[in-house]
Amino acid sequence: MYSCKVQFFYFFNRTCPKSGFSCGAHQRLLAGGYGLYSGVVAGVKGNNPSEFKGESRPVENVSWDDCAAFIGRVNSDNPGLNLAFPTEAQWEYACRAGTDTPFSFGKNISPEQVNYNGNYPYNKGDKGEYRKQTVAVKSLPVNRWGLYEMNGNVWEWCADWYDEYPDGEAIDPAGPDSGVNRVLRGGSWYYDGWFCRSAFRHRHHPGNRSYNFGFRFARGPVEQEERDKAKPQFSDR
Ligand SMILES: [Ca+2]
Repeated sequence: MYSCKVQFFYFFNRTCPKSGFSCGAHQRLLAGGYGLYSGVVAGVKGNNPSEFKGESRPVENVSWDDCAAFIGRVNSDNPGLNLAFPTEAQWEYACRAGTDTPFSFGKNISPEQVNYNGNYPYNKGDKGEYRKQTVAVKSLPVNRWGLYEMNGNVWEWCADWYDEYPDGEAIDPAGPDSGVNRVLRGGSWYYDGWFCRSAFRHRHHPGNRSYNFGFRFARGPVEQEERDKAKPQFSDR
């Protein structure tokens, strides 16, 4: 078993009609509740590519291709772990955590909840702190499902190629078969509040790196035994 600080929790076994996404057939766990630690990457790769150093900060300055290679290596060393990028649908589903407001925290956010550029708040909100850097994972409040810093801090690469949404309802969509850019979600420390909305879609070429780009694992499908083990962690939520 891969030993690191990352814990795996949350199941995508509910529907969220407001997002247009329904995630029922593919049960996956979204990793760690937070972006992947720089320390974890350093432990596996032997180096930390992040602009903002510190083991407890999210890893950044990683391309989609870097992340795919990393996932492949961890899976190769740990048969059965089945790590993956979350699909865009899974990401949004987890980010919303049952909400249909612009942010999982409600109609607006403050820098005390989300790490973004507080000089440019969403929808005429109050200005606030602009930290000009990432914050350590788990520094800011969790969403309702125990996930940290989905909105803001670093953009998170998703599995999908980017394209316009198809017409009609989609169930467990995985994006188009090919494309030019990969999806990023969530906004970052550098971006305005508007970009940190749960619904906002960003994309970049899979070879691009930035101190704004990070990722988190998804895991799955998982066995019933593991699902049962994970459930008690959230019985009080
Ligand atoms: Ca994020």
